[in-house]
Amino acid sequence: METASEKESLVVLAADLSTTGELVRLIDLVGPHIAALKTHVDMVEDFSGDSWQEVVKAAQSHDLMLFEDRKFADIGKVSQTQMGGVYDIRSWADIVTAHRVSGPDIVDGIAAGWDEVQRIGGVFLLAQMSSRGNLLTGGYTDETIATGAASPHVLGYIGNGSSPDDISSLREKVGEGKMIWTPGVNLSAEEGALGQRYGHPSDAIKAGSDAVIVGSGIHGTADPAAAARAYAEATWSALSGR
Ligand code: 5BU
Repeated sequence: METASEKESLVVLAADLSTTGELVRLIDLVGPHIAALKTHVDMVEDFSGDSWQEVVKAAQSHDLMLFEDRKFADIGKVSQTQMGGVYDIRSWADIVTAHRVSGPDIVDGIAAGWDEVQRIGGVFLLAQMSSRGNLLTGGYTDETIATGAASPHVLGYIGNGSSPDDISSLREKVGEGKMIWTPGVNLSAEEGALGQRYGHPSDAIKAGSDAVIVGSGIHGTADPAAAARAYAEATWSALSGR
């Protein structure tokens, strides 16, 4: 939130690109207008420990936390192990996502992964999703919120950015003690590919989202810096209004 306030931006970039070179270029272009960097490290074709350090350095040079959208879902012990492995997420990610589906212990498993390298990070639990037909509703969402409320490792929840009603109902249940970050946001598109749904960033923030997660609305445009600035302005003025 300090970074967000300095840059006047509630935009988390979903940097869904397949090479580290493209990632570094994008980060340098849009870095001044975004508050955090979300990655999918397992979609990077030229991944190596060294090449990934370039991405980490680029993010740090723009004061961006690294948010690996790993969507952990296995039992606690296996999730702990998966924080290491080839990608060694525990060593560079400040934030990760996790599903609640396997039980509440997944959160402690992830925290134990960071512990192994003497780091501390935050978990975002998926309380809702933006894609159509997802199963994260009703009692499942409530259990997810209860798990998060009971854990100091849980920084917040992922909410459905395509629906202001979903966001405000989530905010009502979560209260003010945890964050809500919302993907499924675009300034112009109404529907994304393969079941993705979109809402307007201003509506998401007004409904109670703390940050919007934007991918193709930024990296898929001819001028990513201008797009990132437009999303930053939309979110910051919506927050001022709220
Ligand atoms: P888009 O290009 O803005 O549609 O990308 C959205 C990003 O947010 C992408 O990296 C997804 O993995 C991520 N996402 C999502 O779209 N919907 C969800 O419910 C969750 C994550 Br959780």
